[in-house]
Amino acid sequence: MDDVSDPKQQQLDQYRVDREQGRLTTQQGVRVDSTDDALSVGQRGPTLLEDFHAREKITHFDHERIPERVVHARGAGAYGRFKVYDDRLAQYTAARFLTDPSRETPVFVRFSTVGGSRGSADTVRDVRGFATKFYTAEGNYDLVGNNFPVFFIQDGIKFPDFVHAVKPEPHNEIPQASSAHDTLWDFVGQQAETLHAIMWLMSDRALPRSYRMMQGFGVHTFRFVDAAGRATFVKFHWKPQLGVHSLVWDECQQVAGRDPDFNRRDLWDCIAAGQFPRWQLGVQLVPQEQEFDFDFDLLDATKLIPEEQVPVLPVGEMVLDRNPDNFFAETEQVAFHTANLVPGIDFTDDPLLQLRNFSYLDTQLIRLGGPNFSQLPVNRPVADVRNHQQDGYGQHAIPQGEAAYTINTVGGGCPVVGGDGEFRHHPDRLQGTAIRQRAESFREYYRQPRMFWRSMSEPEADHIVGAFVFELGKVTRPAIREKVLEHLLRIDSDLADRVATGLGATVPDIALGDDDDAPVSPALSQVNTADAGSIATRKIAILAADGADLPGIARVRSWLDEHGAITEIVAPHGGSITGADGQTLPVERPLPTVASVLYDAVLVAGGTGAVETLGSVGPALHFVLEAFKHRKPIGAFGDGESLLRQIGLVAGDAEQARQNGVVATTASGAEVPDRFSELFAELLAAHRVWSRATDAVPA
Ligand code: HDE
Repeated sequence: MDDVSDPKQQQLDQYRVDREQGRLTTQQGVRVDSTDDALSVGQRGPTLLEDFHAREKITHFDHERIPERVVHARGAGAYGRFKVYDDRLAQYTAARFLTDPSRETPVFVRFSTVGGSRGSADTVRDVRGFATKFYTAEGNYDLVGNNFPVFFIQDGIKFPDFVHAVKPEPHNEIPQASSAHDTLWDFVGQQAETLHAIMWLMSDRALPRSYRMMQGFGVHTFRFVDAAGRATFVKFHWKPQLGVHSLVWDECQQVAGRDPDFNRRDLWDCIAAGQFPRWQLGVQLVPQEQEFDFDFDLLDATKLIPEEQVPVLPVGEMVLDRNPDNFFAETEQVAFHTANLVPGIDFTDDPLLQLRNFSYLDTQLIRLGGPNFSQLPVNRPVADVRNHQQDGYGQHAIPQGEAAYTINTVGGGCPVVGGDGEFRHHPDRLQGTAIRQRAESFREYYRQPRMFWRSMSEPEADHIVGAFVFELGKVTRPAIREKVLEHLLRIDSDLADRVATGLGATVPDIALGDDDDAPVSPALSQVNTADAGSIATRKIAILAADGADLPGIARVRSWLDEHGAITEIVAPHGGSITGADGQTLPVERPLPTVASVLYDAVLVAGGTGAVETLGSVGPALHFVLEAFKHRKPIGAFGDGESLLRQIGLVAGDAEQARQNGVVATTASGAEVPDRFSELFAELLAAHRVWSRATDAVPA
């Protein structure tokens, strides 16, 4: 995309304050003589009330906190741009930003975890929020999605119950940012509608390697409306250019301590380095007439439309290319709302969506302290805002004119209602009786969880079993476990057996119907969503020490850098290392400050002295072994291979290397062949070496 002038950034420029220049002032713009010592009676006497600067400073500090989001409290955001490829959606929607390829629409995206507090770790088992604000010329459109395509409940009225169940328990506020406790699983046991999203939660999708490597989903079925008012059902998809990749659970738990900001930092660093993440926007379209052609209800947010049944049509691309200037002002104060629509997009009667449409505006009122939050810089539309809503806390605009009502003659009848390009609700024809009753078409709960389970590759299925065993293993009430096992049995008996075995429990003895009717959807497996071609932005630790083969490092490194990977020299000490040739190389990360879990792969550099040193440093050996345990590619050149042998890792020929994910060459210096780097990169692009056996790794 061209770097054309961005109306949102121009608007934000008016609010940006450069604190790296100028003089310190009070909030009133008065320069202060000192901000270190409060005004007092003599050097040791009481502080004087007349020190307005001290009082203002303390008072402002006292009021710095606002309520954190009740869900999705922890997040990270970035600005970017969106553009459609062509006008192919024009036959379905009047939304100009989705149909005009000459337009570039500014966006702000906030990614989040859901259950944890604002200060919780990034790498917890959880759904991730993926909320996008499009600052379109026709007003703000918010696509407030998640990285799962399905949700835990069908009707919004249950949301407080679900959230209370998954959040820390009310009596002791434990556990933080974890679903592995009695109340969540008690809720699951009682609510079969949660099972599909629970399968996703137990899967690798809940452990994203990076926000840049996850899919996003609008979840609900929405409606496109064309210029003539004709509607088409639509589901929104974001597909990451880098493929979908995950961490493994053991790694997640360690990263939570080593770098609780792992995902946040990753997003920030990549954007700061100019490696901008990109997603393709796709849509699944269903003509109105086909509303009832599915074996589930399109209005049920616990179901997805298999991509094999309705293909995802790629329509445009989003790139995130600018970090915010200030976390609080932008990422914390951004206010999304599912009812922020623009002409051409409308709701459906999905009962989950309907209550969301109430909740988001409501929650911003308490969170941001009044009705004028849409005037905060990050929330301001680039479209013209003109109405008679007035006053309230924090009114920034200065409305002019004498008439604050419609219909007026005093103000010349302005602002004028309607005319051109206004939002019109889709004219649904509605009729019915007020009842509290779930539709019959919502009452099948097992088929899609079964489809998900049966679409998994072997390692993915193993991880799901491991996740259930971990989570249910933390549940203290046996009856809760048993109830969940009963549900698992209804999904798939093999799943239930394996989880029960892990728990040392028995599968409940219940009568089952025929469970063999689930289709398989290959698009659900991450094996098919991984981009096997690219190693861009993958992080590689190059383990080295004094005496290392610096020309060899330079050769491999330049190959990897050229292919977009990020390499860091990790050595037993900081500063720099001296190579066998007497040259020096800066150490990016001293070994004590990092761990293998912060990298995607490890490369052991050659050089006799260096390898001897590394072979006697426990943390260096552990570093390699642990990366091996987490199925990361391991490489070594020159003498580096002897370190691998020391810890029992064998490279072998190319075929064995592919199988085991260990690649080595005895060549050193400028002789290290490209073939070595290519094979290492091939393993890295696949992200993990699933064929490697790791059960006995002592790390
Ligand atoms: Fe949300 N949700 N939600 N949600 N949600 C919020 O709004 C709510 C649901 C999602 O980065 C809150 O501003 C209800 C589904 C994201 O700022 C709140 C229901 C999906 C974010 C709220 C749902 C989401 C939120 C808390 C059931 C995926 C973070 C703070 C009826 C499609 C947005 C806030 C951000 C945030 C309510 C269900 C996604 C309380 C009542 C389904 C990504 O309004």
